[in-house]
Amino acid sequence: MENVDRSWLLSEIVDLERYPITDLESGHGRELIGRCRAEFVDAVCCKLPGFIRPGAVEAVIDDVEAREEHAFRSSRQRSAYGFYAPSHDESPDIEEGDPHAALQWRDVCYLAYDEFSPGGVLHTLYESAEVRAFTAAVLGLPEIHPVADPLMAAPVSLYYEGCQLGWHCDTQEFTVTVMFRTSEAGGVFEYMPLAGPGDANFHRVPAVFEGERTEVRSVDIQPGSIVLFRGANTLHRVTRSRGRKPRLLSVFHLEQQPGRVYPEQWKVDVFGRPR
Ligand SMILES: O=C(O)CCC(=O)C(=O)O
Ligand SMILES: [Fe+2]
Repeated sequence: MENVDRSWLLSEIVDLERYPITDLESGHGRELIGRCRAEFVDAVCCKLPGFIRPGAVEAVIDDVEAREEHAFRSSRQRSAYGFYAPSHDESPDIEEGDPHAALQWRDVCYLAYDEFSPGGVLHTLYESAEVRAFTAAVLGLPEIHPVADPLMAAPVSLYYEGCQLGWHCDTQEFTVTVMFRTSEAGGVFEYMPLAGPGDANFHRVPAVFEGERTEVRSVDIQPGSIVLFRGANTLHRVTRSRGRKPRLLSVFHLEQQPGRVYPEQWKVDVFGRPR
């Protein structure tokens, strides 16, 4: 395990030749932001293939495999909007029995952020001010902040054979995912934009639960890619995963305000422990 516990530089992790995020004021930097921003505005989702160098992807896989027995299987049903709360203190007014409230399965294993070592790839990437500045620029925000939660900051999800993440919207407004290993089959990220209460596609949501595909988009995400999307009002899911090795992906939780800490019950549900 040569990668365990070594300290990584951002330049060893991010392909800075292709994605000059340490030099956003340069011509290439501006061009990159312009291109990503246009894709994000058009599709509410922007994919950056090959953002993470192959050696760094491998190192995360090694790190995950060294801790795999700590992964907690979070298996439960919830409403797609059960945690929908852009301001974190409100849920939309969707009554029980409303077809929008139909329960969806989440059956995924998780390793908390604090399982990983401070100088490793995951922490170096999540805590990088350059990555945050770039992310904020693509999302059109003045700044974006890490959360203050040692477990939820950037957990790694493991989708073993049969795992899936049902249709849902996120509780953070914007979501960044980092792909380390895909499923052999299935494990596909799918989404429908504008699906929050009051949005143009909200009325289509119950039909999507029943299999309607007209507005649903699939994203082909290869290892080393990052994806930025509008999590709060984009209905999204990961289809059932197939294969001997788990799909490995990290969700980077970033917020417009610093200091977010998740409720203990939430972490018990996701990691099997409150802290
Ligand atoms: O695994 C993915 O591609 C998406 C994950 C996701 O939507 C979530 O964890 O909320
Ligand atoms: Fe999500």
